Amino acid sequence: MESILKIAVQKKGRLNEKSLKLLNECSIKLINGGGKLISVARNFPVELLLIRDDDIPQYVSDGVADIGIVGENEVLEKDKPLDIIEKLGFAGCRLSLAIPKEKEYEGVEFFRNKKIATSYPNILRKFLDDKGIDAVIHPISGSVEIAPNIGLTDAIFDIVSSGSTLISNGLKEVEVVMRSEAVLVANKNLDDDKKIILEDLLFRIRAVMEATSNKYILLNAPNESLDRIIDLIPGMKSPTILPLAQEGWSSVHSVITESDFWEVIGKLKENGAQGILVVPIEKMVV
Ligand code: PRT
Ligand code: ZN
Repeated sequence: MESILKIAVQKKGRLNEKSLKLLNECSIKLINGGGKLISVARNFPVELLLIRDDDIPQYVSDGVADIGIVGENEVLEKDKPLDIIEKLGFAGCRLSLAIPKEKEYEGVEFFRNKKIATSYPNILRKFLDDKGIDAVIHPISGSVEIAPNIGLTDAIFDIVSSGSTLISNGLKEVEVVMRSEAVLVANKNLDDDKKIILEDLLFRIRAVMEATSNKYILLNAPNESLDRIIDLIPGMKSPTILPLAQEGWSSVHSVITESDFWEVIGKLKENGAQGILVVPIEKMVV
């Protein structure tokens, strides 16, 4: 029988849409559009299991699923034996300690003998143990941010991204304990057939991620500044240079990193570049 790689993906929530989008960009076409509990792909040997993100580490370490897409925070909290294969660059956030904004804060000693509400008791326990701080951890599963306001705890330990939830609850972030993003995790005992499918999938995922962090750039430049322009946008191997119909000018095609874009664009203009086009890349294999 042909092998199938089972992928656990969050059923509903912050990770769901981007996980399905990533698979779609890897050209994995899911029957049912990923809407049912289990869906299969038409053109790639994978099957999708849609479950709560909290269950993904367990499912993958037990082998009910072979791989999964989940936040690093859940992986660390559940502490199951599994391999983190790749960081996926979405659902970025941090896990932080926060206290009422009017309280003075001079360091982690603040938390000694205090009550802290959290949905991540294991990560918090480890952090406090490492710092030698004895505190009372109050595990709750939702709306952690209201705990100090209703007099339940002195502080919270929760996920923060923009910080606006903290502000609207009169809290301030005082310690960042960890940073997290979505990761691809795998069962530790995949058989050889599944490993081959996983390698193929990883190849595609990396090509999609390379493509999103890079842009294709086209511009026109006077021939006398070509050397400097090539230094600015060296591309994957070297840029393509094509002569323009207009004497003394060339068209330059290359690839730049999204993060370098604004800095490089200014320097290209200083060197006489005109008609600069920056276009998205769909897939990129380096
Ligand atoms: O139902 P299920 O259990 O599957 O979902 P869930 O409710 O447990 O998780 P979900 O969908 O909220 O989040 C899934 C994962 O997304 C988390 O485990 C994180 O890895 C990641 N992530 C990224 C976030 C956030 N950003 C985030 N901002 N998870 C939650 N939040 C919440 C946070 O709990 C807080 O209430 O958003 C609020 C803070 O946001 P800001 O922008 O106001 O700071
Ligand atoms: Zn959850």
